[in-house]
Amino acid sequence: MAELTGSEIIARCLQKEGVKDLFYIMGGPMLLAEATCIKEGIRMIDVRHEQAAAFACQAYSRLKQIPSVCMAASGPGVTNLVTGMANALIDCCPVVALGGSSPLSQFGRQVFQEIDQVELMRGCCKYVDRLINLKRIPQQINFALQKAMTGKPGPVYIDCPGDMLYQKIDENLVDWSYAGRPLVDSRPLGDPRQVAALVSALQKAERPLIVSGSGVIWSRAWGEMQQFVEAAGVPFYTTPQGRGVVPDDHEFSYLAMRSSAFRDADLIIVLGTRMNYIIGHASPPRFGPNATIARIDIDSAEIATAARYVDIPIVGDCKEVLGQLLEGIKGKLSVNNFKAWRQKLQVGEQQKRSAAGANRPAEDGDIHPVRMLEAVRDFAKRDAILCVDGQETLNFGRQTMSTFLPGHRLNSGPFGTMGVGLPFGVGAKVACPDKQVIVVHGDGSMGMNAMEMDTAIRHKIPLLIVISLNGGWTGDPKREKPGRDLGYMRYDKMCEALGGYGQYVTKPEDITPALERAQKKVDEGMVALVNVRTDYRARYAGASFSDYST
Ligand SMILES: Cc1ncc(C[n+]2csc(CCOP(=O)(O)OP(=O)(O)O)c2C)c(N)n1
Ligand SMILES: [Mg+2]
Repeated sequence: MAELTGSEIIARCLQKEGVKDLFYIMGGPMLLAEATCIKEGIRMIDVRHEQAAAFACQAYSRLKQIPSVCMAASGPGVTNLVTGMANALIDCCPVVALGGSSPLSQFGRQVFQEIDQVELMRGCCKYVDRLINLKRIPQQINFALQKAMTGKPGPVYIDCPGDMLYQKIDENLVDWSYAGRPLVDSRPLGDPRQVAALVSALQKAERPLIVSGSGVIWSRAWGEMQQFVEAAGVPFYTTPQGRGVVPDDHEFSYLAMRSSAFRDADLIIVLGTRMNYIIGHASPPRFGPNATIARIDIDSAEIATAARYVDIPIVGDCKEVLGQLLEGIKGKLSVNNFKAWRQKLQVGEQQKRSAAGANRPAEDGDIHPVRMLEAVRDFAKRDAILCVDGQETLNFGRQTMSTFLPGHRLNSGPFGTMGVGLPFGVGAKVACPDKQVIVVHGDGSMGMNAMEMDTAIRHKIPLLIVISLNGGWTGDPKREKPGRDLGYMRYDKMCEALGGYGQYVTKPEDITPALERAQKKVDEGMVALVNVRTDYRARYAGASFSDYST
């Protein structure tokens, strides 16, 4: 009869839960758990900052629509996870972190790396737990994954005290019945009365539109969404990270008309996204005051506490509710219904795109970031995964670069976190090794997790990184911002020093050839970085999310 330590039970549970890849930094008291995970056949990717482990998990989860797992050592290892977990919370992403902690039996004695990690994580997670009984570890691990994924997804933290990790128990005394118990794939249908109300609102509407979000990704409802858009003839917009659920170049997508479509719509279907600042709370001034608001969301509390009154609330799974709507509109709505509305958006779209100077910023020597982003756009494969980070880089990127597949656009997200880009690239490439992954970074945000180039190089995770090197944080035409200037940092040389391939570009015509040379190296298994010197004055002038500027 074999005895097992808590650490070994954890590793065995993770293996039984189907965890294939795990991001971590080694350290006590987690060493035995980490070593056993390796023995269990889990791909263990050791990163260079715990924050990056949580970010990498986030990208991994978004691309696979499953929970992801990271580990950290006690004390500072866990505190370094905080920003990553907070970002996952605000992004509603199922990241599960296991953190080592000081022995339970010695809490309060000021032992090594003692700090209240459970309390610390509570505000950054959907759920927190602590291992207190070896018999129940399989249940606690399974619950963590269930809680992360069920309903509105979110991060979970499990505190692992050192004495739990090294205590032993006869393996037959452990309750294994929960280990690997399949996640509850809960797919509630919408209330048929509310679904019928939405169908009749669509029949009455003249200018309906869909604003969708990541809920469509978590529910894997993209096929149904496209069918609904096409069957009902309803134009759609997505949140920045929800892009690609229906391809950006779909005939019912009018990206350049976003502001006027929002303002003019008389029926707004908020589909699997929060009514937060990202979509202007679906409220005036960005949306019309008299529009009817319909909302489809898995989380009833989201609907009940919406920033604007929801006229037609449908609590349910996006995929199921879209299926109900597709049934409901049969014989009542067709693709011809909103022709005049679509025509108006189409004409406006064409006018905007052909307007003099549209997307063609003046250049007087320095490369405008848009020029760089257009080169990336034209170079990227249609199924590329784009990870975008930085302020101007992110804003110009949103306008310039398209996405055609669900989950294939990742960015700083609703928490506005700088430093996510490169770790997202690492997580994305581990999740989808056969896809082209392009990380487009501002130079400042690149510096935050730049050592993840080393992670990618050591673990043979071939990435293409493109930097908008505007010499500092954000555009600063008047040179007035404190702490803005960083100088023109040679990240290309840093990449070379770490064992990758680097290119430095100062002329617009050299961007594409440099991207091609770099991608060739990526195809050979290397990490490649193209450092493009861009105009420090270029400042995005579109809709701003807050009253103050960054
Ligand atoms: C972790 C974090 N720290 C600070 C900020 C504040 N901030 C917002 S945008 C920005 C500048 C980003 O600069 P860079 O990455 O160089 O991109 P650029 O705008 O220059 O393209 C900063 C520091 C933030 N959002 N997140
Ligand atoms: Mg910058």
